Amino acid sequence: MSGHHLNDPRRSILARLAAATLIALTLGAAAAEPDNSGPAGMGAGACPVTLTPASVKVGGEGADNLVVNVGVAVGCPHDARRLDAFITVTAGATGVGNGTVTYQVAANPGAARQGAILIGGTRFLIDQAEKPPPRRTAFDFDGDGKADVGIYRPTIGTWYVLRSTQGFFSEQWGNSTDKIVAADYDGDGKADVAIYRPSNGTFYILGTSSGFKAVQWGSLTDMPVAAPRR
Ligand SMILES: [Ca+2]
Ligand SMILES: [Ca+2]
Repeated sequence: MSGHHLNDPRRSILARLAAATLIALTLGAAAAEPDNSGPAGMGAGACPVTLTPASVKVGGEGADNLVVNVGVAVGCPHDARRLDAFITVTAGATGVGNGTVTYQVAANPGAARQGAILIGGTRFLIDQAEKPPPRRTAFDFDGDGKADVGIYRPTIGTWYVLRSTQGFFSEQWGNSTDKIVAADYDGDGKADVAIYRPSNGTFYILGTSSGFKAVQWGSLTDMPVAAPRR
């Protein structure tokens, strides 16, 4: 009997479940579908983004894991593309809706510079300071910011220095009663081989860029302030 078939309660429940599932799927698809139209009044295809911060200043040494927040209407897709080689987008190259873009800025080898990332059609400007000055460290004979291993052998008045980047050098400069006073007297970032001779109160300096210099400044019982303690 067909009437019995139509009124089968099991079939009726299955049909209702199938219909409910179809409605849920349809609603889900509608919600997930990107809305590229943007906010009302902005015109078709307009998805303006708001970047926070709007721009940034970075030190000359560069930086990693920098983040810019992207504010955009729900469902709006956006991408991020660097416009300069010293910038790298490390995360968030594409996104939909609000999100973040993570990037890094390489160390600056020269003068101050400006670059940008194009995010959703808006330029995110990055101002980078110039190359930072080298770090100053005592007993750094090659100026790389790292102190170098060195000895002075009083018996023969000779320096033996193992520089961190430029290797070994030796210099006969001084005698057994001189005090070593290595420091950067000519300001080029590299320590200069130098001794103080108590007998005549004179500094004898081998400047890395200014060459030899003798400065009489002291007497027999004075102690040079640049000398290490003994
Ligand atoms: Ca060094
Ligand atoms: Ca120097």
